Amino acid sequence: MSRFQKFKHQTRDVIHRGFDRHIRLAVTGLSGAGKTALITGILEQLLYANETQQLPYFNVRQQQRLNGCRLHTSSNWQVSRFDYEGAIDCLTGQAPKWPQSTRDVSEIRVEIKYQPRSGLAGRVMDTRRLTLDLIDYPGEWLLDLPLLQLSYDEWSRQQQRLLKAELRDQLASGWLDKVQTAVKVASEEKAEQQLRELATDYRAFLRQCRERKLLLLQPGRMVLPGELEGAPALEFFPWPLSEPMPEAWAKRLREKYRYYQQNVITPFYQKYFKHFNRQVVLVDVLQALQNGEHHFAELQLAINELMKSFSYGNNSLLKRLMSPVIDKVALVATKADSIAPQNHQKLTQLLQLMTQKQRQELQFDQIPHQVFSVAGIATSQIRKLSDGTTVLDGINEQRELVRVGAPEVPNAMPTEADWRQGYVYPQFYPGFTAQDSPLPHIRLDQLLEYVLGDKLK
Ligand SMILES: Nc1nc2c(ncn2[C@@H]2O[C@H](COP(=O)(O)OP(=O)(O)OP(=O)(O)O)[C@@H](O)[C@H]2O)c(=O)[nH]1
Ligand SMILES: [Mg+2]
Repeated sequence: MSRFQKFKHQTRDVIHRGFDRHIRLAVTGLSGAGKTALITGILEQLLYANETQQLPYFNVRQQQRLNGCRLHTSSNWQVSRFDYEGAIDCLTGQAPKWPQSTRDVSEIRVEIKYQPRSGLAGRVMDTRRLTLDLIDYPGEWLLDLPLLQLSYDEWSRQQQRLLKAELRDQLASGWLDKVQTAVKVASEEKAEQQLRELATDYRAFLRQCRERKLLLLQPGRMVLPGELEGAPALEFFPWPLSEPMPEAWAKRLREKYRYYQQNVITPFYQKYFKHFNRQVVLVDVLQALQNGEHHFAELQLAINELMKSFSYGNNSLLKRLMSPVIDKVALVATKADSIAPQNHQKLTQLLQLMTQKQRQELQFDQIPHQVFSVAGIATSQIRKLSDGTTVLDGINEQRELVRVGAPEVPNAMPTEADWRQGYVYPQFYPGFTAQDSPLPHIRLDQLLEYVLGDKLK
């Protein structure tokens, strides 16, 4: 190699390193919000980007500067690889179905190779690379994050308020009776056993809440313990009564809670959420509308709690704990294929209203953010009938073709009368075959452009 060639090679290397970029994207959302489907959809669109016309707003593709994308295992070798192929097999197999609810953490890395648009880099080298890391995890564990900011007593007070809400009060009544009875016989010698039994009953109550589709379920590991199944770390519960805790119990409950904060929640977030620099917050607005007023209120409360912990300013808890530098946030209403396109704007508007306070905080911290309505995997076909009505065709759980009138979406907070009338949205099933790849989506290209576009110039 001549000296000139060597110089050129080294220069290229240095510039490559300088321009190679890395995005760690935190896909956050409660259980069922659509994280796994969205990650699958993103990977699908990236891998097939050059073979599809489905990405008009993804500039690097549209400007024909995309060389291609490749999947890799993440650099964190202790974590399973996100099973993209498994998810696609589920969606396109013999009996297509949605991938199962996530039970554990997984990660995947995408290498995106592209040509720069212009400028110095455009002249000196041919290609650049953007590395995108995505992490998938059970939504239940996300709700542990707000606990880091609360003492046991603060958490208990919050839960006491929540336990008075309709539906929750009914579901909790059995457990509350047990606590009231047990308080009378609380003793130092039997404390451990008494608390273990009450914690088991609390867990049963949380599971009932989950079955009834309530959302703010804490601690998350009690709903989905993972490797903590049966561990003493989970033998606590929020103090639910207005009378003070018996002395024999108070110290133990506070101690267990602190242990859970320090040894379960903190290591989890330090391990997986470190170095995140972009965030997508997924919200299943339609499901909450369908489930009714209390669920909708609870969803808002959960988003509020979550975004408080993700508060992006310098003094935020996350910053102190693991110093991520989240510099862009997308707030996303999912499953937009359950409504007609003319209602997408209303869905976006509703999420905008629901997150008004959080968006003001983002604005204050000068974090760019935008609200979207998307479908990671779109399952419906829109048809306009001769009488002017719009309908959605899709497949139901029994794999029959069904047609439903396109349901309405409120563009303002529903009124009492709206709630009385209620909302119903279709839940379509995937009916794809292997030939359907890349699977259809709604507005993933706009989301990709927002989250990745500035790094692909
Ligand atoms: N129509 C439609 N349904 C979707 C879409 N994404 C998710 N769903 C539905 O929502 C369910 C939950 O989606 P997931 O992607 O598994 O949700 P998740 O956030 O990963 O949930 P956890 O793994 O439990 O935390 C799926 O089983 C589908 O029924 C979408 O783009 N369109
Ligand atoms: Mg999942």
